[in-house]
Amino acid sequence: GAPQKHLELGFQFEEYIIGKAKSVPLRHPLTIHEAMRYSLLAGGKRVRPILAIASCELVGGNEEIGLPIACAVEMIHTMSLIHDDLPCMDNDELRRGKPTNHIVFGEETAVLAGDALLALSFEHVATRLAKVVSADSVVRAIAELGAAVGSDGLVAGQIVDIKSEGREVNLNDLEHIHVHKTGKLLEASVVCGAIIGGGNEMEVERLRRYARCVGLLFQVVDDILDVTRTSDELGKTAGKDLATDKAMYPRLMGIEKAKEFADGLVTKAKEELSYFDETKARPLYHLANYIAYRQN
Ligand code: GRG
Repeated sequence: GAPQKHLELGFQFEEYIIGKAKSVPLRHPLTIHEAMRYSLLAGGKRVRPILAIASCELVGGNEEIGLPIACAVEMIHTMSLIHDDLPCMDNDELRRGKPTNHIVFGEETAVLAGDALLALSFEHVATRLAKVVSADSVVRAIAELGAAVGSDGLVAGQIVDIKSEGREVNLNDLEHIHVHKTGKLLEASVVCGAIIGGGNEMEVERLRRYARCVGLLFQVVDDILDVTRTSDELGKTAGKDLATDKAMYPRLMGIEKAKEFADGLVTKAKEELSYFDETKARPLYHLANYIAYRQN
């Protein structure tokens, strides 16, 4: 079934990076390549690569042409996590259950490993896909990725987030932060998968709308999990305050309304898929469910 397919895709993705594609081989200068591989191969749910491949396949592409996009979006995601964890940003010591990149390799190397992964993501798409799909598709995908990363994408979300620290955040600000920090790259994963897979304009736009719902859903569910996890940790102590940067949706709209909002988003995401062949759309349908009902 579809969930099994996701596991397979996740596995093949790791295989692709370490194995046949050798996208980040250990070579001179060793330290930087070790640092890049350390974070890229540190685990994680691989939601973005799986979305990219599923979207590519839905519109008629295959896994082989989807994998370079999958790899690129995970490289971008990983670099954003490395930079987010730096002392000048969130100053975190643990990520994916392991010491963060700068704790292991030092701050200078961590900054450079992030930069190198970002550059490599674009190089990877251009070189791996140039002879496989049309140049027009490659250029469109690269433009999409660039927009998702830059000052209208991840960077926009991060700067607004940083600048709103210690201030009261309303639902509009919160949505801006999430749409940019989380939504844009999820959207680019799905849209680039569809472009490379040969989707027509209408298919790409429907998948973009699906991805927007899923992107927001991802964050709302994350916030709900913050509440449930915290109350589990506290032995279900009701009314205990959460850290100010956590669980924003439940905090601003209440847990029940946040759950209703999440239900609405998953329904809307699935509606966008109803245009496609039901069997072919099943992986993306199940991915929306996975994101809505995940436990971590
Ligand atoms: C992109 C140039 C550039 C710089 C980075 C630091 C920064 C700017 C942006 C921060 C982006 C950030 C940390 C967003 C949070 C996104 C998010 C939801 C992370 C968690 O994703 P999961 O749950 O993580 O998919 P795993 O570990 O499962 O991959």
